[in-house]
Amino acid sequence: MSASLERFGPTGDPDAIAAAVERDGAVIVENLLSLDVVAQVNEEVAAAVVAADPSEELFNPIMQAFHGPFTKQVAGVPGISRTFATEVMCHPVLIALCDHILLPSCARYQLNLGHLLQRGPGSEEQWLHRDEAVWSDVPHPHPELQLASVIAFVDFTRDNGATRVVPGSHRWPDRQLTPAKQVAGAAPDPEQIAFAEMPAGSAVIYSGGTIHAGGANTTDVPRRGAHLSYCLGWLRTEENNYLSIPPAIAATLPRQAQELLGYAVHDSIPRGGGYLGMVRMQDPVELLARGELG
Ligand SMILES: O=C(O)CCC(=O)C(=O)O
Ligand SMILES: [Fe+2]
Repeated sequence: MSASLERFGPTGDPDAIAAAVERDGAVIVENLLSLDVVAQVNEEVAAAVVAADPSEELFNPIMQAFHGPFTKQVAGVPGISRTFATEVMCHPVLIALCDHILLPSCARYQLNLGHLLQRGPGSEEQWLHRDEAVWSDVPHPHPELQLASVIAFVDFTRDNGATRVVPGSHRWPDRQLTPAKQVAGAAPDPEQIAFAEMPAGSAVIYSGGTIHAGGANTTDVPRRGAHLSYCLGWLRTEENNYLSIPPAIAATLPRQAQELLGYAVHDSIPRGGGYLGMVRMQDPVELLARGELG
């Protein structure tokens, strides 16, 4: 027996979905994207996926081992696929969940990263991990830093490497420790792991503190998923989104996408704080609108 995750449909009540994320650390929203959107994104990323080289040397060899030798990774997808930027990154359900989970702790949240992860045949199980470990210097305990998702761009099955998730692990006591101090005894048993089997267009959505990993792909079908995550607006993002989606490309996107990409000032002045991210003492998203950036 393996564990399971609560499932919602595309019209699920965001309050109920957010409550389930808070309770279990993860949920599945089936058919979040229509098959038209899935097909459009797949078409728009096709050339980038062909060009992606799984054996490309990365800046840190541990990253290579983390993703394995058969994973094609396409970074900066909102700059490659307009449909991804507008219909996926700005999806109202994901935005509503970010409003619930991240907005209490920042003036605005932002995209942390939008990558395509195509785990090819032969991929082995990825190491179980917490995505929030990228901010391991933030003292523990801390507010929710991140809301993450893996969105299926082909059907996800247990055999082709559906994401593995440990429900409830966002509440495990070891989350209060920095990753270096997390105790080996907290490693999950196999029956504590849920498999995010779901049709293309569905998403597994989880908190930064939830233990998860990609699965092994024993089929001959490449498992294409998008790793899309958001974080508090005052954190350094995993992808440098300003360089990956520079002003000339960001200027072609709707304002909501520009804001999520980090082009808007994080303005805490109304909350008694200060501001982050200005350019020439202006809000860069306004400079973009006036054609004065880049
Ligand atoms: O590809 C997956 O299913 C999960 C990927 C993941 O967890 C990661 O890259 O951080
Ligand atoms: Fe992850």
